[in-house]
Amino acid sequence: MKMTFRWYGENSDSISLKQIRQIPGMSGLMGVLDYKAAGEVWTEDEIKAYVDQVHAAGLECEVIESVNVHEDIKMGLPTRDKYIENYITTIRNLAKYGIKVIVYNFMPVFDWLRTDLAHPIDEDGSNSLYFDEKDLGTMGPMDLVKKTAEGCNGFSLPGWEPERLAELETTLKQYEGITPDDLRANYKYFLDAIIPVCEEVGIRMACHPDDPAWPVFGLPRIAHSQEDFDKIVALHDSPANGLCLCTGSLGSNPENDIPAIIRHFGEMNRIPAMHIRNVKYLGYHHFREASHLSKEGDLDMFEIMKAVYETCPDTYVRPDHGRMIWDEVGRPGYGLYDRALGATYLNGLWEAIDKMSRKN
Ligand code: DNO
Repeated sequence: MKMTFRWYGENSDSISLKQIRQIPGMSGLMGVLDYKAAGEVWTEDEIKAYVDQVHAAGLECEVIESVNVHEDIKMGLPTRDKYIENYITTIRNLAKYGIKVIVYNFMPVFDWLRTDLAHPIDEDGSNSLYFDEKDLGTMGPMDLVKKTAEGCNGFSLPGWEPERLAELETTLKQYEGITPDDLRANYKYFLDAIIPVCEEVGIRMACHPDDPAWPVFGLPRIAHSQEDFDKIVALHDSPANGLCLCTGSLGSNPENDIPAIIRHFGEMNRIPAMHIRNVKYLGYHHFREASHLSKEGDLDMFEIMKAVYETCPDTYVRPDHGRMIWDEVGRPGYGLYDRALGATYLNGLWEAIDKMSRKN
């Protein structure tokens, strides 16, 4: 397991590389060029500048996240081929600078969704990301976009890049009539084009699950259960076609047994990357994010880390979506303190599991 941290770049993060380097056991980043629009080529110069800076801070940069897939690819429009070509150029460029895993998603329009980005946690005075489907009742997609933009403390949020949302109404209309099977067929077309290139250059793709783990606003979503991912890995059978197993995204649906899902795909060698965090269930389609500690949420982090240890021990891991604590102001979900505590806790579980298994 390699412990990593998400960092948005010098001009876009409240956290410095130096701070990240000082978190115990931190090997490197899951990096991102957050200013790149979906479909745009990530140039060699841009990648080199980012990676050099990370290396200079004493950290590795073997995973890149959010190389966003253009909506035309997801919708299967005739223009998709040009965007797939761009994607392939980006894959080749990233490989040249030592990237081994690309985390991405195939969710129509929205990446992740929350109804509140700073929901107070009464017990301890912190706040966290929160979702209640009932609150969506009165909100249309445009209202939610507005609310999210207003609640992000001036930072851009992954998946909520303004250029992707500018044409939201048109895009939502275009999705009408696209079924989950259509979306899967378009996904296969994309994978058939990119996976042979990934195999050639030594990159593994890691698909992030739908978050929350069910369809929203009537859009087709095809990545929120073990069955869904069984279909995805079968679309193009290769270890380069893997998943970024996000415990909190899949875990937003209590029917998803997270340790069992890790074991299932870990044994198949399909988990090149993971986001590990905890969620607390508050009712039907209603949850908030919790600290990483098992007893503060509903996921069993010990069983999760044990499943990783036993079935995909070489995966890249990062803590995810911290609460805002100690009066920190930053990008919702991406402050320093709670994620650093999360990393340390996960490293502690790992050490205990490792020492126990060596003894036995
Ligand atoms: C949310 C993140 C996601 C993830 C993307 C990858 O906080 O986990 O935005 O990076 O889905 O494309």
